[in-house]
Formats: sequence, structure tokens, C-alpha cells
Amino acid sequence: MHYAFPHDFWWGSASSAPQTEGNSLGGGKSATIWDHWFALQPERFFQQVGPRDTSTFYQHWREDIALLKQTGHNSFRTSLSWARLLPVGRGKINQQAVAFYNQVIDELLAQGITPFINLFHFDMPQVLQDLGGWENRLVVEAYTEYAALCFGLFGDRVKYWFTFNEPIVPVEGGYLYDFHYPNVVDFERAATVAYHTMLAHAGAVRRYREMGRDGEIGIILNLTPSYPRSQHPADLQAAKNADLLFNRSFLDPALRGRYPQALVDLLEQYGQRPESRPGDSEVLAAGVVDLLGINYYQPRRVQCRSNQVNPDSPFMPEWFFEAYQMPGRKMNPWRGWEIYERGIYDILTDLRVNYNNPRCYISENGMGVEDELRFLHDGRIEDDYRIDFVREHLIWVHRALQEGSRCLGYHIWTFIDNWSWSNAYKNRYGLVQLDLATQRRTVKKSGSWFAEVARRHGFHKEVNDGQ
Ligand code: BGP
Repeated sequence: MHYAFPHDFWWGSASSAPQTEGNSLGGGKSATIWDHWFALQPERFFQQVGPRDTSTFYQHWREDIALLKQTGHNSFRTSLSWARLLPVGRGKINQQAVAFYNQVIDELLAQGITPFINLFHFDMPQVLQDLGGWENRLVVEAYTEYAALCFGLFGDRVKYWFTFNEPIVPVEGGYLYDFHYPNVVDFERAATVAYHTMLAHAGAVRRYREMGRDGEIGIILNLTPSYPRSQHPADLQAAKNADLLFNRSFLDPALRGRYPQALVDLLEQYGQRPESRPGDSEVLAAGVVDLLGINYYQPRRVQCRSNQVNPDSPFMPEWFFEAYQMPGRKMNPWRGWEIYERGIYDILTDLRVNYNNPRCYISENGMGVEDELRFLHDGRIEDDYRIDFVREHLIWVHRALQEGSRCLGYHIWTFIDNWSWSNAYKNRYGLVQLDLATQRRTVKKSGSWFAEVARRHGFHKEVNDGQ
């Protein structure tokens, strides 16, 4: 069968400034929380590889953009670094950064690749973290200024803007589960960070519209469908709770301009509701996006709790559900994540049916593999597993499109093997292999396959080809 996609479908990939640029303390850039945390606790990073050792996009941007072209990209998402553009968080602009980003944007356009620009990918400038980061409303204000600066500097050429990538991840990592700096474990503070992030988002959207720039603005959310263990009402409720806390907590403000009442009630009931101020709801209402980016890697399977919550234990989302490991689930054994291709269709269907079918696209989806050199044959990574992974997800995207979803494109995570926070280079995701020692780039089998899919606007799959 031939799976044909629209001729203007976006084919590309996603990446981010902190994961690719390198030169993380050079070119006038100041430290982010990543530079800071690595200096404090290098042992928390896989093989002690830190944010300075990324894929050197700062030096090799021209070569990398040529590789984007070679691997079939008509669009590419990356982020700008706040700490590079505004080393003290606000005020004085670093002109080296402006020149760098201008070159990148101009070269992308010259190669016929549409830039999708995200403003924040987990990389809070340390000077602002020192003021309390997202817990401090001053930082929300500073972010809005930073966003407006970017719209002013680059908005003549950049037509697709995103305020945040996966804004829930710094909340989870930094304030609940200890995998990002500042390694706090405190739900109330986490809820404040989440709330302020969405105020920052909405403030930036409002500024963008006030500036009258010709383009679209959105947000990128990791939407993880929650599947119950069974149809038992207690399991169904557990899945609903997980969905409320991890998806709708960001999805509803982004698409409806307000929080779900059920979430407000739940936080109220447990005394965890963050402090709001007069005028906040108007700001949030202005944050409804033009375009939604969807990151999807794996589903969340849940069941009701098997024991009673100890009311003296710290309040956590897990008070309302328990993780469930479904027997027989399909796994990516080299990352330890479940593969459930249909999840991508379920997200698109939920958006179509329950959220008025927003303009959206798949902004991240991909397969991480540890120790990928085991698949090196004759100088090339033969990553058939990645081709299967992408193709099977695309088949479900195709089905959603046929049913009327307004999904406009597919961006794989990621273009080149890149540095991934405290996992550093553990899991490789690229269409292009990176040799960390030599910085040599080699297109993987999936890179050539992806280029072909983009060129043909789709692919052919025999119904019983066994793949
Ligand atoms: C996503 C992030 C990316 C990237 C990816 C892979 O959630 O947006 O920045 O890091 O996950 O993660 P990992 O390397 O942990 O497998």
C-alpha cells in the first residue's frame, strides 16, 4: 500500500540550542542551569559528558545545514539560547549571538528549509535561576522581554515560533523527580513553576500578536496518552487523573486559554493550588496558540493504587495512580521505553474530537538506542529498527489525516546524535551518526530512507512484508 502525504507536509527534525551548539561558555554566552549543575555534580551526567561537549553546531552549522538538506528536510526546529542572546538574562544584547542566529536562519532559508524556532528548551540562564527561576514572577517578565526581542530580531524571516518545548519537563525534572537542576522535590513549588511557565507562554503569545508579526506562534507539548489497566472504574479514574496532571495541565491553557476545572478543584482540595493574581486569567486567555507541536515517544499505562496513600507522605502525582507494566507490551529494548505506535493516532484523534481539531504537527518522535555502534556495518549505522519505528508511527499519522486531523508535518527527534541532558550521549537518536571524538558526521541508513520519504511525499509498504 502507498501512504501518500500532502505535498506541503513538513518533513524535518527537531533539536535544541543546549543540545547541539556547544561553545556553551563561549561566544559571549553565560551559564545555564546545565553548565552550573555540571560544574557542581559532573557525576550526575552519563560518562561525565557535560553541556560543553555537544555536537558543535556553533562551529559546524553550515555543514550541518547541508546535511539537513541531504536528509530531505523542508523544515527544521531548533531553539535560541536565552543565555547566549542575553547573558545577564535581560537588558544587554550579545551581538555575537545575534550574528550567529542570523547566519543560521539565513542559511536555512537559502537551502529551502523553513526554520521553526523555539525560545526555551529546558535552559534557564543561571543568573535568573539564582533569582528563583520560574518561581519568581520577575523571570516571567524577563522571559516576555526576551521573547519580544527575538520576534523583533528574527521575526522578519522566522514564521513559526514556539514559546516552550515540553514545559512540564523542567517541572518534573527540577521540582518533582530530581533529574534537572535545582533538584527540588516539592509539589507546591512544582505547581508554581508550571503555572508561571504558562503565564510566561501566554505573555509571549500576547506580545507576538501585539507586534503584528506575520507568522504563527505555538507551543510544543509532550502529550503522553494515559491508558488504564482495565475498564474498572478505579483504573479509569487513575488514567483520567494522570491525563489531567500530565497532559491537560498544559494542553488546556494552550488550546483553551484556561485550566481544567477538575485540576483547579483537585489542587484546591489538597491545598496545592499556586498563588494567582488579578489579571492572570486574562493573560492566560491570550495564550491560545495558532499551532501545537506534539512530542510523542511512549504511552503511559496506569492502574489504581494498590494501597492507601499515607497522608503524611509528601503530596505527589502518584497519590492518584500507579504505573502499570502491561504484559506483552512491545519494547525498545535499547532504551527501555514501550513502543506503541497507535498512541500518536490517539493523540491526534483526541485533539480533533475534544479540542476542535487545532492546527498541529508532530514535533518530536524518535527512537533512542544505547550503544548504537553495535549496528555499524561497512561504515554505516544500519538502523532498520528506526526506519520501522518512524514508518509505523507515520502509518497512524496517515490514518488520522484521512479522518480529518489537521496534522501538518512530522519532525523526527533528531537530526544528529546529540547531547541529551544527564543522559549525555547514552541514547542515540540521529538520522546522522556523530563520532564524538572526531566530530565526524555520517548519514545513517534511516537518514537516506527519510530523505526518500520526504522526496516521494510518503512511502510504500507491502501489507505483508513482515516489517
Ligand atoms: C525529549 C526532549 C529532548 C530529548 C529526548 C530524548 O523529551 O525534548 O530534548 O532529550 O527527549 O531523551 P533521552 O536522551 O533521555 O532518551
